[in-house]
This record gives sequence, C-alpha cells and structure tokens, in this order.
Amino acid sequence: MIIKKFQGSTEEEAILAARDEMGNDAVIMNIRTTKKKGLFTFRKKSIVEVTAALEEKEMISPAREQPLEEIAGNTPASVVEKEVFADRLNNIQSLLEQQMKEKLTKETIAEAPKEPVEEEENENIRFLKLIYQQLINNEVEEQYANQIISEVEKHLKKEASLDNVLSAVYQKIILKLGEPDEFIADEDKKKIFFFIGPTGVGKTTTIAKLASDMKLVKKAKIALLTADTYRVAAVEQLRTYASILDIPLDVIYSDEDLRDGIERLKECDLIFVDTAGRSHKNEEQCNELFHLIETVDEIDGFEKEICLVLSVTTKFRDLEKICDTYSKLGSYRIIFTKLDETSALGNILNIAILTEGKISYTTYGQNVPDDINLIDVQSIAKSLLGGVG
Ligand SMILES: Nc1nc2c(ncn2[C@@H]2O[C@H](COP(=O)(O)OP(=O)(O)OP(=O)(O)O)[C@@H](O)[C@H]2O)c(=O)[nH]1
Ligand SMILES: [Mg+2]
Repeated sequence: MIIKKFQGSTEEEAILAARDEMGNDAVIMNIRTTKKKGLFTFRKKSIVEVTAALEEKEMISPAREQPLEEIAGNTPASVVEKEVFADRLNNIQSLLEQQMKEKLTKETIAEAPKEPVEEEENENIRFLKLIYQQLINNEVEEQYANQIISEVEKHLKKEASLDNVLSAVYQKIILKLGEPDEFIADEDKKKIFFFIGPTGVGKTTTIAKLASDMKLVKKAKIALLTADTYRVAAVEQLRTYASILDIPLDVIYSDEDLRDGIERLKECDLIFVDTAGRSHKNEEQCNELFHLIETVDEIDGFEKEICLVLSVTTKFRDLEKICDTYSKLGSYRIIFTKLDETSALGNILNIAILTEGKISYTTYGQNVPDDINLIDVQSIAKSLLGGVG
C-alpha cells in the first residue's frame, strides 16, 4: 500500500492534489487542519493535510506458507482503544473490501462460487497478509512481522471478525514494544545515567532535553558530567545547556576525575554523564568507554544506569551490531532519536523484539527541551499499521 500526505489551503484542494497524483482509486484515510510550527504562528494560515492510500497491485505477499487451520481462540476487540483506532480500522477494512470486490468479480466470471465458510477464512487470511505487508512497508524486519502474524493466527477463532484480527495485531505490537520506562528522581535512590551510543545520534541534545524535564518538571537535584573531551565544541555545547538550566557541569578526563566528580556531586539525586560518540566497530574506543563506566560500581550511593541512544534512521543491520557491542555492559535502556526524519518506524519494533529491552523515550526534533516524549507505544503501533500514529 502506498500512503502519502497532501496539503492544500482547503480540504477540496488537498483531496484534488491526492487524486491528481494517485488517481481516483486513492482512499482518503485522514484529514486534518494544522498551522505551521515556528515563530509567529498566529500569522500563519491553516493548512489542510490529507492522508491518502493506494493499494498496489502486488500488495499481498505471503506472510507464511502453511494454512491457517490452527486458528483457535479469539481476542476481545474491547481491549483496544476503539475510538481512536476506529478510523484506521475502517480504512484498512475499506482497502480490503475494495480488493475483495475486484477479486470476486473476476472469480464470478471464471469459477463457481465458493462455500461461505471458506470465504470467511479467506477474508481473515487476506487481511493478515495485508497487515503483514503494511508492517514490511514500515521496515519491520520480515522475521518479526512473520512472528507477530503467526502468533496472532494461532489465537484467532475461525469466525473472528476483521476487527478482532486487527485489534489482536495491534495489541501484540504494543506488548512487544513494552512498557515505557520513565526516568524518576528519588533522593533515596540516587542514580547516575551514562548516555552512550554512536556518533551524532543526539546524545548531548537528549541529555539537555531530559535534564530540563528532570529539573523543571520533576524538581530533581540534577548535575551533568561530560566525558566527551574529544571534540573541542562538545564541552561548550553541554556547558551552554547547563548554564541555561542553572545546573552544575564537570568535565572528566579520567576514571579518577569521574570518582572525584561523583563525590563532589553526592548531594544530587541524579547525574547525567555525556560520553563521546563511538563507532561500535572501533574496539579500542569502546573498551575505553566500558572501562570508564565500570569504574562506577566502586562508588557508593549511586545506582548505575546505562542509556543507549540510537537513531531510528540507522539501518537495522547496524543497530543489531551496536546493540550487541553494548550488551557487554549488561542491561540498558534505549532512547530512540530522530523520529522526525523518517516515516518508517519499524526499527523501534525490531529493536524492542531483538533486545527485549526497555525503550524509555523518543525524540523528534532539534528543539531543546520540547522535542522529546516518553515512548508512546500506542501511537507507534498505529503508525506501523499504516495509521496516523
Ligand atoms: N532531526 C533531529 N535532529 C536531532 C534530534 N536529536 C538531535 N538532533 C540533531 O543531531 C545533531 C547531533 O546531535 P548531538 O546531540 O550533538 O549528538 P551526539 O550524539 O551528542 O553527537 P556526538 O557527541 O558527536 O557523538 C544535532 O544537529 C542535533 O540538533 C532529533 O530528534 N531529530
Ligand atoms: Mg555529544
């Protein structure tokens, strides 16, 4: 399925733009009115954005080869936030109905009509394949898309409705994405967070966003340390944020400096440590970082947490290797950055399944402190299924 957004100053104009490019078969999935972000928004005119979908000819590819005889249970649709999801459901259904109508017309000419029971089974199979293709289009890895689809198949009754099928997939994705893992400030449980990850993924920017939230919203006593002394500008970048937020910042050059820094900051509830970006392929640099982080076990009073920062735009094969390299440090939380730079969020689900890890936050822009959220698993699941998210 091809999904595209079109804009216009009126609804008609936006729909016309969609039909112009995608033709009359395009299904209008969503219409919303927005104002452009930025300064002087009050002067900006509203724009209407429509989301249109077009079924590709070869949209359905097999999710699995074996038949669906194992369909057994059922999943109550009521568990899903039906209201929010209903729009999307209708759109997926309308695509399927359209496709089935075309096929039935051909079959009426060519073959004798099938048994109604077979037709019902067929409908669910076709619908699951449609969902499978949607996940693949959003860059969910084939193995994980298959895993989700077959797990759902196993627990569906033969008479399950399309609503049941879709809600079962939706819930399965939410389960795989896991519970959001929020940072909390607790003076009885002091914590030191090391932010690690590849170069340029947004570690320093994310620290500034989170530090602002911890200080201004959660009223935590927070301090920053930076071990990134490789780039001249790196310390200055963090110093600027620290001074705006009025929180202490120390620079550390060695393991000893780290211990001294923590000792000086022992009145704080939270310490965020910025580190220099590392290529997971550079063993020497990674070992140096691992050594620094291991130092903290010797320091009393602060529980250590590792925060692996990953960009959602990185190729899955590389993300896999990065996660493997950092697994030497034990368990870690994940923060995904740059969601604004892609519309295919499959990597979030891929990594959640691969690491069975805890994903804490997602970031979606360069603005400090605004462009960060606790991971919104419902919105990501909707987006992976082709909804607006
Ligand atoms: N579009 C987008 N850009 C981001 C986001 N987060 C950070 N950036 C930008 O990414 C660039 C690198 O950000 P940094 O915070 O310096 O990244 P880093 O991981 O600390 O980089 P190194 O310390 O050099 O490894 C900057 O231009 C940021 O503004 C995001 O969520 N979306
Ligand atoms: Mg940095």
